[in-house]
Amino acid sequence: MKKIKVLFIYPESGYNTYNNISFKNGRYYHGIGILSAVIKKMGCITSLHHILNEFNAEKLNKKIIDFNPDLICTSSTTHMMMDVLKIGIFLDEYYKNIPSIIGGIIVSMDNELIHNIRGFHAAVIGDGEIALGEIVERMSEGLKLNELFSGISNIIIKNISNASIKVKCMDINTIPFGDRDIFKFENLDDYSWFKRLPMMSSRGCPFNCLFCANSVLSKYYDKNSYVRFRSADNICCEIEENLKKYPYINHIQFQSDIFFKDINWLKEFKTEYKERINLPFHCLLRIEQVNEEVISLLKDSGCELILMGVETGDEILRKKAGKNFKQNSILQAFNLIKKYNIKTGSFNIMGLPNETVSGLIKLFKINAQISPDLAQISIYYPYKNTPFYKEVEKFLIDKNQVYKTYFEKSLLEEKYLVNGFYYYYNNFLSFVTLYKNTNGFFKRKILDFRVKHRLISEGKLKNVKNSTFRIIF
Ligand code: B12
Ligand code: SF4
Repeated sequence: MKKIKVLFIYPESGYNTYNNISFKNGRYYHGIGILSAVIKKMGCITSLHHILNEFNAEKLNKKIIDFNPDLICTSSTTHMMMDVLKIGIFLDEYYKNIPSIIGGIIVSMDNELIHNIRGFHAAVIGDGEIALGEIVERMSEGLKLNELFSGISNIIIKNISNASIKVKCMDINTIPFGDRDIFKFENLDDYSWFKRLPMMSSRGCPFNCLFCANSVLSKYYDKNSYVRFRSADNICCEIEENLKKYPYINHIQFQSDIFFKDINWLKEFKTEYKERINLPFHCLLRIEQVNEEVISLLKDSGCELILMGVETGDEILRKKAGKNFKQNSILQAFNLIKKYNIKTGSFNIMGLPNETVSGLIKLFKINAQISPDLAQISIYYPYKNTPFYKEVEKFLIDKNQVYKTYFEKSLLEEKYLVNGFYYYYNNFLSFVTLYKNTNGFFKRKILDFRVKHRLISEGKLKNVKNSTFRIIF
């Protein structure tokens, strides 16, 4: 049987370029790592075109000429859209006859998109392992472009409507471990800079926040199948395999949306991980999950950083967003984690629909009180098909325009944003520090900033540079 050559394209550029991040070698992405591992096992030859800066047609062209792929697979989030459009146009103009598919959250959240952009013959919604496996099998049997996709689950074919797509769900304990070689992991920032191993312990999230991708994805799957956790043994095997290959790894970064769901899983993880890996690790939790038993188990397992979404300072808005916890619970959760000498990080969002200045002040205040080791603030991006999108649709600047990325600008009309929005955004951490240092006085200061901002917004938003930023303070 013919060995199929598959070229993956990963336009990671958006995150690096717009965040002014100086790490230049990119990060490992599990989606492509896993898909590459799956089809390599089937005998395919795979290669990656990892776009780190601006999309460059010549470079892609050279890669295609050198590698001569039978199939091109692009993977993307919504924030890589600008490059995806360029890739699509390029493929459509010069390589129309090479089957080309796109997958990842960009199409999973918007299954109409494939019909509106050029260059991709089909889109994969949700888990991609089975679909891609079937496509390469058909290719190795000699099937032609027009016979490659029909009848395969999780696939939407361009220009063929599929309103009620069914999504097949993987047993994530049976998937091969991600192919880090395809990324040349030893060169990536993850390894060469941070000395970390990025890992996923699960898929899906048991919560259902109304601004989050999970609120859309979960709908494709059976109620009980969407949220899946890998066994502790399976996780440890993958880590062990990588520790042998990459000896400088000094911590594990669990990137899963939510690190655990079931306390028994956590107990089992602790025993297995401690015995077999025993390296510090980072993970994400939700505020409601924090209690003495959980944090003590995490501490015993080696956890050294816990990141959690505070999201907004406004309790009512937070509840509307699907996070029904109080300011007090946030404080208690962060304090408890600190008591165990574990570092903390907060995720925050600005520009949620109906946010107010007083909500923002509360956001600074709560961050000042919890005093996290790491804070990230992002501009709210209305992802299509989320419940929150429906709320803000009427406030969008231009529904048809795809903006570069949300890192630069909110998609909502300025008049619907909190007065001083960009100013606050850029000064998030200084506000937090200011609040810490001045207590009540800060309130007066922030009002001054508002006045100042009016001047800025009258034509000089240019001096707004940074976007999402992370600073240790
Ligand atoms: C790790 C991660 C990151 C890392 C990125 C590492 C990297 N190299 O890219 C970091 C921390 C840098 C990051 C940054 C951001 N992230 Co992030 N991130 C994730 C996370 C937690 C895991 C991604 C992952 O590896 N998943 C595991 C793989 C196996 O699953 P998968 O991606 O779904 O892939 C499967 C299918 O989609 C499909 N598939 C994917 N591609 C393809 C291609 C083909 C051809 C086929 C056939 C199939 C296929 O098959 C795969 C295997 O089944 C996801 C949440 C999640 N659970 O997925 C959020 C997520 C992708 N991030 C999100 C967000 C919002 C961000 C930020 C905007 C955060 C911020 N405020 O700065 C930035 C934006 C970065 C960008 N340019 O897009 C959102 C994206 C929403 C959207 N619509 O785009 C997500 C979905 C989180 C969420 N719950 O909302 N992120
Ligand atoms: S807890 Fe986090 S990952 Fe889960 S649905 Fe809410 S925002 Fe998304």
